[in-house]
Amino acid sequence: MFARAQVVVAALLALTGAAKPPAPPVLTIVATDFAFTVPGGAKAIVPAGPVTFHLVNHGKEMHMMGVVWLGDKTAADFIQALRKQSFVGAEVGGVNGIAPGESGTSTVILKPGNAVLVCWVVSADHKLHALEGMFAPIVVERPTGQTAVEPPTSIGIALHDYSISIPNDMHAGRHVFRVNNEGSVTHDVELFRLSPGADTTDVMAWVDKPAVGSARAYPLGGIVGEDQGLHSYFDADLTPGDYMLLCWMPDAKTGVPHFYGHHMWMKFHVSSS
Ligand SMILES: [Cu+2]
Repeated sequence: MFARAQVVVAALLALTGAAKPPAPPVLTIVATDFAFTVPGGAKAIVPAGPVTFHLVNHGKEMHMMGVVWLGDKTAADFIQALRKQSFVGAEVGGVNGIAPGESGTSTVILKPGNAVLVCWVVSADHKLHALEGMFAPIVVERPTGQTAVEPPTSIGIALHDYSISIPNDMHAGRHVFRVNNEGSVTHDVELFRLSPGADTTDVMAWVDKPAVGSARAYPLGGIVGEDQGLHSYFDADLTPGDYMLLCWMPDAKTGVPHFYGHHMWMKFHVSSS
């Protein structure tokens, strides 16, 4: 009787174990000046659903890794359009700017189809990294098993036209930020840690001259452009101090980044946990 009950319990555990959806797969991408190295190379395949990208910057410049979903279009179509200053695909997020030697993590929700990883940073010589070779194709396939679950969130960020909202009290620690685009256009968000006395000028130094940056503001990643209605996640370690969040998506009409043209930035303070 007892043994039989044990078998039933074991069977139930096996069932619930099988029913538990997996965490998102993690893809580690290495950024150099100016290329991405992706596991699997040109044949990189990821399952549809949430996928976590871990970007490691081995370059001498700031880099980011945006994810553009292309459907049945290809990375070649995307680059060809970009050379003509036009755009194909949908922006679904990615790891935003990280300093040389750093790494950043972001979880993006992907649909089956082709996608391309893109660096949107512009060098001091005005060259767009993507057009210097900093792009890589990936293929998103229907998952063979269960779709992964999205990461548990510790802090919610909402992006509006044109402002950023976060909770009032921010505490130190390792956090997973969920970023919802509640606006009507594509937005992104970049997180900077500020040295005492640093201001917007120090942050703008990174955005204007990513190869030079500023010693008084430090880029910690964030999420690359995500289209209206989408959400994605990024991880960051917050220590007590001052921080800034900003959106550097270019305005569709003027090309001026949202933080300049629409003052889409905010400062916040992190207290000890
Ligand atoms: Cu914006």
